Amino acid sequence: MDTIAAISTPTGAGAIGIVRMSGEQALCIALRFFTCSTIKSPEDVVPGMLKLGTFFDGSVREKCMMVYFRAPKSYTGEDIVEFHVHGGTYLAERVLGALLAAGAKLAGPGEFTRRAFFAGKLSLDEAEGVRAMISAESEAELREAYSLMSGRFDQKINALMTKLTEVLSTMEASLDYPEEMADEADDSMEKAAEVREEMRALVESFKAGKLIKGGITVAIVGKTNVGKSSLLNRLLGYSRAIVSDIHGTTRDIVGESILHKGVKINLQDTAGLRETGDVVEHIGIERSLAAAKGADVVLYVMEAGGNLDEEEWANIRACSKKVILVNNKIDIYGATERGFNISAKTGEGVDVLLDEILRVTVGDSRAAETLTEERHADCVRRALRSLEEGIAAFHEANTECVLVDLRESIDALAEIGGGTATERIINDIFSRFCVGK
Ligand SMILES: Nc1nc2c(ncn2[C@@H]2O[C@H](COP(=O)(O)OP(=O)(O)O)[C@@H](O)[C@H]2O)c(=O)[nH]1
Ligand SMILES: [Mg+2]
Repeated sequence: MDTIAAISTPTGAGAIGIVRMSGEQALCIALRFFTCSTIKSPEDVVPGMLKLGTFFDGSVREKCMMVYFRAPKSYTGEDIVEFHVHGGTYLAERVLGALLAAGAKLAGPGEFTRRAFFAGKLSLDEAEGVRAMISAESEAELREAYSLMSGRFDQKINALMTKLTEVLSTMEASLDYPEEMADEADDSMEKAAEVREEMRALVESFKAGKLIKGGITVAIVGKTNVGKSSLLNRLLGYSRAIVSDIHGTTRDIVGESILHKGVKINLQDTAGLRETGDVVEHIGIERSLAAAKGADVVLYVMEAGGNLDEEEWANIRACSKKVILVNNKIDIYGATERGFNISAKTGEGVDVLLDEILRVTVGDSRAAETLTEERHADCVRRALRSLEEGIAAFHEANTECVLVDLRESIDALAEIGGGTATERIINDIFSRFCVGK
């Protein structure tokens, strides 16, 4: 296989730029440019040790560090050399250019991790965990990504596969000796039913997992002047949206994200709902309703002192996934008996409201394994469907079908770790990585 090279750090000025090379020729190519007093030949290079030396490409000199990881004890399983040069786009590109001129090939997106996968260093879902770690924007996302990358999720899937494989072998045996194996077959179907429950829980966990990954979208809707923009500003901690006592101040959607207890929340402040002759405001109100429809949670805000507009409240409830009734301005009107009581002005009750948003969406997803990747959810859904069909076939005494369904279920699970994943799936996953990873 070719020796590949790429810049692994982001472009732009920074303290350090890392140029990475992987493949059989890595060390040989590196030592054409790198010199240091203790290295006279490739044998002198101690794996895993950073060495300070000089990189010289014939015209430009750079004082930098080099580190060597000897195959198979490296990220890719191949020989890896990294140059840690002074940060700066031109310098790193210059170093990379020298390596390419000496025979290395430019690495494609995710090619290092792809090689690691083919070398058996990590499973496909662990590789996806690496990508998820890189793109994580919240603590909760990081936690789930780490669970993927570190193989905890993989272990869970493997455990399910092991159980199903045991069920499968019992069922295969019972095909030949149906009478003698009747009890064993019953027992193993009970085991299959347990696996089914675990799969159902996993599929269910994707609802929360998806929100953890993309953030919870929260639309703040309600009549004009009830304090929606004030609530947005209070949640953000700065004055983002214009607040005034003039009705119809907000006419467009104002979106910003916050973190609450490590979970990302995407807030959308919207135009207040009212009858209006103003064309632009009217468009704004339509957008408010569309935002309510698209949101994971709607905060329907009203004044604590006002009367609930039953018709509007019913409309909002009908078009939204989840709605929380929020009574604002309790600093003036005092708390009410209905919904949540807050004051956007003083901040009272706002944290409790944020907790409620988490409770009704991600709940306590920390307790169990959570699906966060659409691809994994799809595999588990297919595995579950096949297993359900297998269990049904068993009750119809159709053992042949049971075997086919069980095998399909196991195959669908194996796709998660990459065992039965097609080339297309694998290519698709790595193409979404950055170059140099
Ligand atoms: N006393 C008090 N006034 C508030 C509170 N929230 C908003 N306001 C005031 O209500 C008016 C309308 O607020 P705004 O956030 O623009 O409402 P929106 O039209 O729903 O976005 C402004 O004068 C705010 O200062 C609150 O909790 N207490
Ligand atoms: Mg407003």
